[in-house]
Amino acid sequence: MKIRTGLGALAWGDIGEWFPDNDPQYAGADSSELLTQVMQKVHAEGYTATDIVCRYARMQGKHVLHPMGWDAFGLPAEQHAINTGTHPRVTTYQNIDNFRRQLKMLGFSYDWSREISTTDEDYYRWTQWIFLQLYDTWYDPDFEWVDAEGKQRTGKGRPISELPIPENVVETHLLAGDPAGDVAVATRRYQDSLRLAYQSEAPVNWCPALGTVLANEEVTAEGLSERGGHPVERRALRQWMLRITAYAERLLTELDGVDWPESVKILQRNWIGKSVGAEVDFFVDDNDSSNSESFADWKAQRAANGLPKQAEPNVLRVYTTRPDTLFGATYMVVAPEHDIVDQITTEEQRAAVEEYRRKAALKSDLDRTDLAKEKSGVFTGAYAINPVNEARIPIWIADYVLISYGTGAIMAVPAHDERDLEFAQTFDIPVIEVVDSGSDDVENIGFTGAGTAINSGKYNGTPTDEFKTLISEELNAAGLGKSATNYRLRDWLFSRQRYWGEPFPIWHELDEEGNLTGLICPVEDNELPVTLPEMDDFKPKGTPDPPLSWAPDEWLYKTAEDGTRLRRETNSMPQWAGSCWYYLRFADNKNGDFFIDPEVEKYWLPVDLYIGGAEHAVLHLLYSRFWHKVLFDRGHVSTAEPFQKLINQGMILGENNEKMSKSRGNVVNPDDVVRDFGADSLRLYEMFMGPLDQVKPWSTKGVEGVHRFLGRAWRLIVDDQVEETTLRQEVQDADLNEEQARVLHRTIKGVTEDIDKLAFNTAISKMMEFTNYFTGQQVRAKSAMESFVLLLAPFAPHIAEELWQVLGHNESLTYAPWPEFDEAKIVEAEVELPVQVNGKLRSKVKMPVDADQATMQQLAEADEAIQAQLEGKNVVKVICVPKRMVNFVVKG
Ligand code: ANZ
Repeated sequence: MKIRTGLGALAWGDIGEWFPDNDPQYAGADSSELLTQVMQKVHAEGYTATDIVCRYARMQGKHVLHPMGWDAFGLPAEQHAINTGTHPRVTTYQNIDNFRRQLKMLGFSYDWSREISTTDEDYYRWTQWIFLQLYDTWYDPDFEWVDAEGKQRTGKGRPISELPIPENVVETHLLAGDPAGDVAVATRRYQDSLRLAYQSEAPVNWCPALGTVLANEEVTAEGLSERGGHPVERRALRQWMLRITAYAERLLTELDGVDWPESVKILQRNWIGKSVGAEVDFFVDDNDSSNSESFADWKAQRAANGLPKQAEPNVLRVYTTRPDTLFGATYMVVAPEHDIVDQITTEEQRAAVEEYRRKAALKSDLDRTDLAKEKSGVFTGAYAINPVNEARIPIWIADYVLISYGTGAIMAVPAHDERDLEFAQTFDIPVIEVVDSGSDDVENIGFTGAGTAINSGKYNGTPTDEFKTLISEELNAAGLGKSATNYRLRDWLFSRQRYWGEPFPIWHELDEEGNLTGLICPVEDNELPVTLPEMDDFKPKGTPDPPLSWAPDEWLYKTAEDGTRLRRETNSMPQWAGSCWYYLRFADNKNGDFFIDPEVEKYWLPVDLYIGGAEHAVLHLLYSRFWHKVLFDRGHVSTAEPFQKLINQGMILGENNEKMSKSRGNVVNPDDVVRDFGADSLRLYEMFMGPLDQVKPWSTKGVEGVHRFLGRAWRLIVDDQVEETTLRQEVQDADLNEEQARVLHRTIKGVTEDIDKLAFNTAISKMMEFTNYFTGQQVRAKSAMESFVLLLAPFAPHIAEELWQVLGHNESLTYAPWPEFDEAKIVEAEVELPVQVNGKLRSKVKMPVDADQATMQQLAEADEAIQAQLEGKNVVKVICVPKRMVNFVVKG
């Protein structure tokens, strides 16, 4: 029987990250030094671990997919090219060669026939094709379907051709400039607004130093670029976005089924940030004296008709996680960008409001929501009416409320929300406590936990959780609100203004003046790939114009069959694009007709074991799960999750426990280690340092230690006194005695179980014990030596192959069967147990391990030393603890 392990895509060389870039840590380093550093710091350890698992699996007769490839597009490669004047293609392939050499030097058993690079045209052709799949898909939250396990599911990505077009599509989607009443154009615009890949003109993270926009995931909490630490600004630019938010719930719940470190799951869950609360509608008082009447009318209408999908123009819809605090709302805040602001702002307040809006536009979301920052805001002059108690409360604009979250508007409850309290104190707004903390030690004001309602009319005394449910239901019945869910996750900004990336397979339609009409057409599948044009000058000009915008005209323009002038999209895809799906291509990298053959996909996927760094938790690992789910919904892959089991290897620190870096001068070069100690020593040491997932400091003494062990293992079998490599005379065709058999089978069992647990360090200790024991044996059964060499092979393949030959084998041990152990031989037949008299050790007596208490007593009494001790004494009691000891309690 063939056993499938599908150890696909275990290791992945992010070659794009190895160039000296703007990161000060790498300043001045040449690329080969960087290769060395990255290899040593993060990769060699993970690569060795997966290689051990793969070699072990092969020896167990499993079918193994163990590939290697290069994620080689990206900023660092381009930056390096700009600095040195060499084309990124040239340096990328040079670096790949160097990295491949180092990997081969370390004896990793990759299937090199499956090698891929994300920069190869026949690879990125399919990256572009998958992008077009995203473009061709919309997410239907109500679609019902049954999954492979027979479970009823709701929500699925569906072909855009199945999107129902509303009858009034012209009215709702007719944009300025379209020929009046053109249903076809309006339909296209409507479809474009719902695709998983869409264009948006929104404020984005623009990094002037890197000359590109960045995804939220690439900006640090301090508002700097993840790469290089450069300031990031807000700017409104037309960008491609991927609608990852449509998959938020599935990205969250489907995490439950994968075997990943809890820490990574927590990072993803927090990043997705699901929050459950309620939406509540507040009637805006338009300063008309008859307002109380119109409020009453509105309420009556709502009670009759229920909650509308969208609030009326004079109604402010807020999102709150604490509907139980409604009675404590003393003001409202809308985001400065909110549509309602223009309409509600009074003449007296207009100038101040406009000035404030201008300033807020320049700040990043992180800046705006920072708790430590002083609260700022401006009163709009308008008031809202609280639906539960009809209190008239002022509406402010303030930048701590984000337009991109919830409804972009809040009811503020200063008594029970930190930011609101600070704001209320700054602007002298009343604070009404509505939750009793239930403890004399905890003030109600400032209490953000759950308690019981106070100052809340008929609801007084209701516990927080009960109140939340109750009020949501009551608001819903009155047509004034409903329970609602929000996610922190934002759509993925998917375009970059750089040369060294995948071109988008997209054309823009131009009007007669050569301006964009806003309508786009995808490149036909059979015209893929859209290759990067040859360009010598791709240095960013400090403006958001992408380098491809000055590509040759033959590349940039074309006339469609109907005569429409078309211009190519000139942004490029971000570095993450290629690595979103590489694990699929490894399984079928030569397929010219499809990105992966469905049968091949079913055979190999999902990836059984993926070892990688924790730094990818909310980047690569979230992005590729999203792409995979879209491909799954469109029927191109057979599972909803790409990576079944994930392990994070711990980083290796410098000798002095600091991060390895050139400036600290503590970088270990694998080339040097291999020259001085050999590849097997490096591999073995990487695994012996400690548990795989822990951060560990490098120690050259440690390498010497495992090197000495390999020497002992060699001399265990080989006669080192003679020139020729021959077996030493202790190694004979002999049977093992009981003790030797026990040591051998214990070692086989221990190493096997340790590899299964990925506990490589303890597996190595067990092989060390074995070596020590058999070095003391005058007769070393050849069969035991063979088993030992097979156990050693996944860890130290080079020396193991040589020893295998010395033991008389002409063929490689790669596919030799993994040794089996016999549990019965491990059980010790006899043990030597201490025998005490009145608690004092008087003798040691050999006994069968399974001796019962009576036998133990008999054997102890038969011992000469014990007989002497017991003579003439009165035995009061005999205590026999099986496998442990015997104690005689005597008197007289
Ligand atoms: C009233 C309230 C009372 C709130 C209270 C909290 C405590 P999470 O859990 O992160 O979803 N909020 C809603 N939309 C916002 C936006 N666009 N920008 C900034 N803040 C926003 O947080 C939801 C809470 O954050 C909401 O609940 C709202 O404040 C605020 F005692 O409403 B709360």
